Amino acid sequence: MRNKKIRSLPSPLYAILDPSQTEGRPCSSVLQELLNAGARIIQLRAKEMAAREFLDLAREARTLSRARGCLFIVNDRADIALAAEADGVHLGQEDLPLYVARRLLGTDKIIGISTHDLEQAREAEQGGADYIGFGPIFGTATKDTGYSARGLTMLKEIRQAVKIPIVAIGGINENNVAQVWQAGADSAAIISDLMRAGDVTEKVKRILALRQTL
Ligand code: TZP
Ligand code: MG
Repeated sequence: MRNKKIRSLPSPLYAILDPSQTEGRPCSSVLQELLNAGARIIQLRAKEMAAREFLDLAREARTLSRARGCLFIVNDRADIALAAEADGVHLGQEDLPLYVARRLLGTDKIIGISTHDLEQAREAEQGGADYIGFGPIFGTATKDTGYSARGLTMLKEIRQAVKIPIVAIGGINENNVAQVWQAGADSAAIISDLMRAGDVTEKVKRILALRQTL
């Protein structure tokens, strides 16, 4: 049965903190910049990090995020989410199946599922996901998802098909983020446009301000 704990996401921006993209800046200072600017959902994505280092970073991020009332989500790893007392985990189609993660994490944790088509989106909702990621919306160099850009028309179709929150992802930046909100995404997940910003705080503030103009 679907878990009812989050009906909406607390922010139109889903900031992804990826240590491999911070261009030499310490991950903790980029995290502080995100929090200072008002990010209220942060995911830690550390594809190449050994489990112990990932856990240490997740614990630190958890502490800082909690102090600021920011949701903290761990990418890929239910075990690290649990050990770090994160608010939840984000799983791809090739990570642990949703029902297994739910059994491990219980009903209080948020579980988000990456989806790339209608069938996956419906399956995630029926399986009890708290939100879906959907993408890649636009072309992106950050991840080879194996899927072509899904585009805004498909995002609108997904919006019609599921009731749970949708986090759009893939190639989203300050210049196109308004389009994904207008197409029905509750939140926009952004990696490179945040991580590579000269001033991360100002970038986040500008993106959040754009939402107010819609
Ligand atoms: N999943 C689908 S696209 C993508 C992920 C993790 C990468 C998004 O990164 P960016 O830099 O915001 O395009
Ligand atoms: Mg994954």
